[in-house]
Amino acid sequence: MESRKYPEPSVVREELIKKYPPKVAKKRGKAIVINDPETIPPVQANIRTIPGIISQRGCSYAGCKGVVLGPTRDIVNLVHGPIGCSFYAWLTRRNQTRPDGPEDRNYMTYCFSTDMQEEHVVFGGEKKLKKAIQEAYDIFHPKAIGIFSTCPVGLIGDDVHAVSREMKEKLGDCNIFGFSCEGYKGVSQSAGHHIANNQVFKHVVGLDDTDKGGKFKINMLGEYNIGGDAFEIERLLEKCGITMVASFSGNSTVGQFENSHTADLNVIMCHRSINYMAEMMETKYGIPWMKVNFIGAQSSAKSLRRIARYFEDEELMAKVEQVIAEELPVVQSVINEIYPRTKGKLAMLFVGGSRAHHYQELFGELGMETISAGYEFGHRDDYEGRKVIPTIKVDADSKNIEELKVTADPEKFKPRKTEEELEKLKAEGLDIREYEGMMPDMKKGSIVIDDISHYESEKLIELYKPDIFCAGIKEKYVVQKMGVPLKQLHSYDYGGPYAGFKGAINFYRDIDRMVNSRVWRLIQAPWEKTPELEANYVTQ
Ligand code: CFM
Repeated sequence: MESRKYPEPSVVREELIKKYPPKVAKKRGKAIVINDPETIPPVQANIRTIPGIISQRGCSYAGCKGVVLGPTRDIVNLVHGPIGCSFYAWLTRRNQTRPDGPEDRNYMTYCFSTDMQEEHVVFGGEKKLKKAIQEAYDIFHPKAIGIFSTCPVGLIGDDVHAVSREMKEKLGDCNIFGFSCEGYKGVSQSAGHHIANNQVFKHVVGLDDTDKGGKFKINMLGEYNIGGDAFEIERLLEKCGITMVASFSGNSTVGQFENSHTADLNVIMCHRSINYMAEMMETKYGIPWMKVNFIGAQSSAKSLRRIARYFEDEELMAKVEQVIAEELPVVQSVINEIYPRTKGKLAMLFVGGSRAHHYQELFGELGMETISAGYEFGHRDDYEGRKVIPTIKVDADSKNIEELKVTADPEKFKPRKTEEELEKLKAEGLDIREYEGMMPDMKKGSIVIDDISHYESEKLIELYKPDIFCAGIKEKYVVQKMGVPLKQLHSYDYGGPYAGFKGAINFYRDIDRMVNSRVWRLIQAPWEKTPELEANYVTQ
């Protein structure tokens, strides 16, 4: 395969920052790093975005309400705030759910808000919140109600936790808990993930000790069922005979969370959004955790094998091999068909906190290279691996977020494996409690960019002319107007699932269509044909 000629990475880096004022250039320069998988350079991450720079990021409320709690179908997720915050979080993430039957509740199609008005901002909104909780309870009788704080709630000092306690006591049979996830609480969605983890851990996990059976019991952490991904993963686990006790939180119920401490292993898909939960569950209940990745056919096979090895059960290992042997040939036949059309093409991925890493697997299977990638809100460990955690500087923004003090539960703590057993598994190559991050998997000379700005994206596209750019809806049409197809890796556009084996096939076909469509070469903007149409600013 003849490899393409790219501009020198150091030249690219310089180009990306040279138009910025010196202070901004200095700051952005630390977030734009030339990768070397052997000696990974530090990346500036999880710090405030420079005002006005046009970031891809969202807010803490989005990470808490939308991301972590949004996919749980039977919690009434009540937003305390102005209606816009609810409206823009209403079914926009394509997180799907499948109720077990007519008795199973599904509130995800609803939009619950206190619809805060100026009057409540001035005189306080707690009364209004209590009324809204009562109303939701009277109509739906849900098992649980979550209260999510938007910016004004924190500014005026409404106490959502006190209101939750009071109403929980009053109503008696409904678990009510609040989240101080005001949009400004951190530098990005990431803060909201942490806040969500804390409250679900405090108020829900561990409430139901029922042993629901199953020989190999796991929780799936950080899989949110976008475009039906969880359905495909569930299909595979079931086929292998692995029981999923709880999913945090794609296709989940509050009952699953309550029962999740009965599982024997936590597997993590998205490290960024849920590593806190895994650590807290290990400390309190003794459940070890392991990173997996069901994006990519090979990594799905690898993840199943690693789960089987953790349980050290011959029968399970054999079953997993059988499932892989059944599933992989179909995938391989599709790769064989598509590969000649996609090999050597160039991809760029700028997505939230884990997909920019995971999806490089799928592109790799198509012979495509990811020349540049970055997270919107990942932390240094998501780039460089967990080994850097002790060296991460905790700044004022991160200090805002509560660190729960968790200890072993006097009754429920039960180590699933002894430290010696875990060490033995580790020595055999099973990386328990480990995440190596994105950079070791990227080539030398690839460019890693944290919290990429709009301007930097445009420059990158000009310099590399990638065959596909992966990001979100805010970037989509700007990039496409530059003649480059954009695949939304948040919502999957209208596609998916992309996880597991069947998902991989869907992805290959969608990408083949996009990178080989001729329409992008035919596009010419009006001002390219007739330069006199170019927009001008009137300066007088
Ligand atoms: Fe995790 Fe996610 Fe992601 Fe994320 Fe998100 Fe998402 Fe994402 Mo959009 S939890 S970090 S906060 S994998 S909503 S399902 S696609 S930015 S890369």
